[in-house]
Amino acid sequence: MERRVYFVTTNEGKLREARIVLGKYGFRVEAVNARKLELQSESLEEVVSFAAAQLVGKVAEPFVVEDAGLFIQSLGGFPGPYSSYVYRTLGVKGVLKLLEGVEDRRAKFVSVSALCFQGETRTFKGEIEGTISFEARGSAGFGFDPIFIPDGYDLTFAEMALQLKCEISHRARSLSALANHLLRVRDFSSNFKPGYV
Ligand code: ITT
Repeated sequence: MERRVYFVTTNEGKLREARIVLGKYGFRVEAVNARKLELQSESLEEVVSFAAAQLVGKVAEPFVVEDAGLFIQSLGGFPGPYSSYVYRTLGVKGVLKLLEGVEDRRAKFVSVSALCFQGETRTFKGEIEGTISFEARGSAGFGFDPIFIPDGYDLTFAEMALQLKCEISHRARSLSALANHLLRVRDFSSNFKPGYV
């Protein structure tokens, strides 16, 4: 039985994590390096559903598109859906600067994964709560990992083994829900298409 899913991203870090998480469910992840169209919206669900809709018919199925963001409580949820842009512009240092002198360090990572399969798109959400550290620590992972400390740990995501991040992260949660759904609905016996149709 061939369990293959196509994962659309330009982000190598996400791809590595998707391979680890979905691999636990027996899925082989094929990377599709297609640019997704990013809608400007407050809602990750809307962003990811729009991106997925643009790819239907262009990418082999079942395919997955994922969108994630860091929501910092004292900044009213900023950067949230704009995390990718803020990472490229302000970066980790810029976000630490915004929080200089700020006591409330609460933040959460949110991931929404969309699954497109047989004319249907479903979204799955995963979240992890934590705090923003006072300085960048660690070199694993990507993006804002060096400044995010998940609740219950003293380490930032970037100081953890990737395997541990992939057990607890927002992305692990959304992709695990997606995998469980796909295993329920999918007969994997005829899944032999290449990355693009
Ligand atoms: P694709 O759209 O091509 O998948 P991207 O990097 O643009 O890649 P997003 O739009 O989901 O992905 O951007 C979310 C940004 O939020 C990402 O660039 C990181 O800076 C940050 N981010 C998301 N998940 C993260 C994680 O697990 N660890 C650290 N930073 C993360």
